[in-house]
Amino acid sequence: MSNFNMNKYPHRRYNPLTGEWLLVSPHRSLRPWNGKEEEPQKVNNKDYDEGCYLCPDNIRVNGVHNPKYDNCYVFTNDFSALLPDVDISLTIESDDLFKAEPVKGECRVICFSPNHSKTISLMSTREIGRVIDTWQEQYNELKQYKYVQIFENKGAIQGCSNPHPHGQVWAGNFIPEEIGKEIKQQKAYYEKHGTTLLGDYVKRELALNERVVCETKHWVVIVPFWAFWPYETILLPKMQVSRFNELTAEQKEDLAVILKMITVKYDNLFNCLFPYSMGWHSALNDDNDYKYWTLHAHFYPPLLRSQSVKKFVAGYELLAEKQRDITPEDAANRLKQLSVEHYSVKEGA
Ligand code: H2U
Ligand code: ZN
Repeated sequence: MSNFNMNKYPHRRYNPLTGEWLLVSPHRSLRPWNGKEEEPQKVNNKDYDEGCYLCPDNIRVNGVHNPKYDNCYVFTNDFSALLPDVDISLTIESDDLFKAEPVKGECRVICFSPNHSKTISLMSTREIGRVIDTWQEQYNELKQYKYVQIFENKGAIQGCSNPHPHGQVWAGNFIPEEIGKEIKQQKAYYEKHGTTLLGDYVKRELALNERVVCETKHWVVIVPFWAFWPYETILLPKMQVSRFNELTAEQKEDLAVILKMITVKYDNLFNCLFPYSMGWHSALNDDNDYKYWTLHAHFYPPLLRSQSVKKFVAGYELLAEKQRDITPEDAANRLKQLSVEHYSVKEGA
């Protein structure tokens, strides 16, 4: 029994996936804003941009010529953060205070479409299906690496360098920090309950129906109880699946539908091409059976109250604990109400 009003008063919420707490201050969401305003990204109708290094037939920064591709196009990142030829058998002398290790890996760029202005939200579900197939191919091709991170940075305010619809793949021989936290938490939950953390979470959220944004036969989008970003969501399967490359044709077809739904809703929230970082969390790539791990995607959008005001991570959040104002329930409610028809289609833009 709770007798505390979480819609009104400050409280902390626990993120069972990372084991971290978050401060929620619902009474603060009406505070005035005189700070920085960002330039929103609008829909443009340019199918091709001669200055774009990702468009078909164009020249990339290092002089490589892109083919005249007509589908998804994958290439090795010309400025890869990880490199495949590092000799990881070499050692770096380490102790408790100075610790380091060599790593190796590969980074790739995936152009989602030859069309310069077709974001996922503006693609047909068939076109999104091709992106999903390409993601699966990448997991299969990069099997030799311990963990493969597929993600999309969208929008200049999210640090994306180019509006051409594209994502990235970083594959490495090590377990990255966020994945390490989620392994620890999901594994401990499975050992304690004999069921998966995210499987149980989906069932509870579907029954409560307070934070569900949209759903299809196999998938559901939720603003998590512990969401940090104002309009953060998690995309979860209704079935148990650990790895992206285990998805069946039917599950992928349905995934294209829900990806379109959530990205259109996001664009409709502030009538702009909604910026975000999104990415898949699939189980480790080795041959072990990660029964405790449930495949999922996170959407982390930076916008707070309009197409030009973003949330800044500073002060208390950097130094003490993450914090949010608008409650996850309010955010879910707003997203839920929004149309699944893109505003630019309605406006005829
Ligand atoms: P983001 O805009 O999401 O950061 O992705 C663009 C990536 O494309 C970035 O990682 C790479 C950058 O290194 N890139 C190339 O590989 N070749 C180029 O000619 C320009 C950018
Ligand atoms: Zn382009």
